[in-house]
Amino acid sequence: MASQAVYGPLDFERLDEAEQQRRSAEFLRRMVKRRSVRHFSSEPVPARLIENAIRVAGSAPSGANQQPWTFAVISDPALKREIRLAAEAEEKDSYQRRMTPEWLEALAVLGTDWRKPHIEDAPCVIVVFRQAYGIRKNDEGQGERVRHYYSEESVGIAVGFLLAALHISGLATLTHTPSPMKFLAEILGRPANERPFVLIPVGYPAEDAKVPLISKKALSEIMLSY
Ligand code: IYR
Repeated sequence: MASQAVYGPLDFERLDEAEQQRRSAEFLRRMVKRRSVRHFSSEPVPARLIENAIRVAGSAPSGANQQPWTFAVISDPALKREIRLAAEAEEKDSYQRRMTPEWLEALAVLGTDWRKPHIEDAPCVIVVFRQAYGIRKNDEGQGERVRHYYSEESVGIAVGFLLAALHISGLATLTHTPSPMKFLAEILGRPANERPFVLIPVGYPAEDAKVPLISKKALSEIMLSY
């Protein structure tokens, strides 16, 4: 098929190197302070911060620019409670039966368990859905499936953007993947093509929030130069 691509000029700002170094160092300094937080204050968060972070996530690259994501923002206390209870039911089963001893051992450094009060304490929970396929109306007006390419990678990248944007806005997050997550699609009434990808409580840390004392690998351990 002939290409239908329409090209226009790139809006790219060439920075002088001093400015590049300044921005790079500043971003690094801020980003390395991000921590997964499990103790939240109930203080509300400005809606605009959440919206802007989702705009940032929505700017992520995706396979064939299909943008196979939906971000459900939940601030209703009753709905958060319902999600917490359903997550805890699944997690209880996971921790007590489904997770292997090896998995539990790997998790020991984090000290997590099946209890998920943060889902209710945080003023806002974002559930990210991956659209496994798209739906488009055909000539007969019926919905038909559109294949999505690299949807896992695409949504993973968008969630990285989202977490970075929320952190840079001065908000705390937890990257939470209760397993299995199907209950989220049911509670939130999402269609069959949408698969829960991650659940992210967002808010301010509780005054006495604690985090596990863990560290990240050094550059020399993660980077190879050829
Ligand atoms: N989903 C469970 C278990 C869990 C798994 C991994 I891998 C983590 O890095 C953290 C937790 C939970 O959220 O407790």
